[in-house]
Amino acid sequence: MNIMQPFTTQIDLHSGVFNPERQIIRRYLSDMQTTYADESAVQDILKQEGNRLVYEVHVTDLPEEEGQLLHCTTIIYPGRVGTEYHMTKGHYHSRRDRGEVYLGLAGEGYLVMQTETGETSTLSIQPGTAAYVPPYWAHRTVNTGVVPFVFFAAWAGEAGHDYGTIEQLGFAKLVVQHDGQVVVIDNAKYK
Ligand code: PAN
Ligand code: ZN
Repeated sequence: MNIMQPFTTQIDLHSGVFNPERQIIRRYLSDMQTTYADESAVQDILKQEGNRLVYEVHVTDLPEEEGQLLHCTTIIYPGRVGTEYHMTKGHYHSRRDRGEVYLGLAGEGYLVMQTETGETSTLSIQPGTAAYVPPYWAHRTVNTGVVPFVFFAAWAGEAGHDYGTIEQLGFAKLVVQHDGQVVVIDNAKYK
């Protein structure tokens, strides 16, 4: 067994920025061409405005192995693609029986979840909301506000990320703007 040194990270609770900064993963619209239900809206934005940064993840550089507790902040910038709000790609954990804890820090949004047996859940997250993603639930976060939506997450090192299943099947529920309101609707394209 490897004995690591304990450490701290100073997290700016408003921006989600880490100090010291270790690894930042940036997801641009061009990385998410099949994520949004309205694929023609994606192509229109890419042609007319160019690429845009949708979200970034500030992450500790811990080994992805059993016993570790990986943790990060995610910052989803405000915006929409068609009627759908900016969101993360979303994933199941490769080890389906591994859960996760989220803590809202700034801005507001939704945690959209579903199981492979057909259950769905959509929870509102605000600063101070701790949300539990139980084992077996795919999860995606959506920024429904007008400022960056920032949250902290911690999960088991051995969980792994399965993006492929969501890329193929999508999520059953979409969070969209309708008549100026945030609405959760069924995804007609959900397989
Ligand atoms: C989170 C997510 C993070 C980015 O830390 O990885 O919010 O979302 P995607 O991984 O779907 O791009 C988490 O759920 N980790 O397991
Ligand atoms: Zn996760």
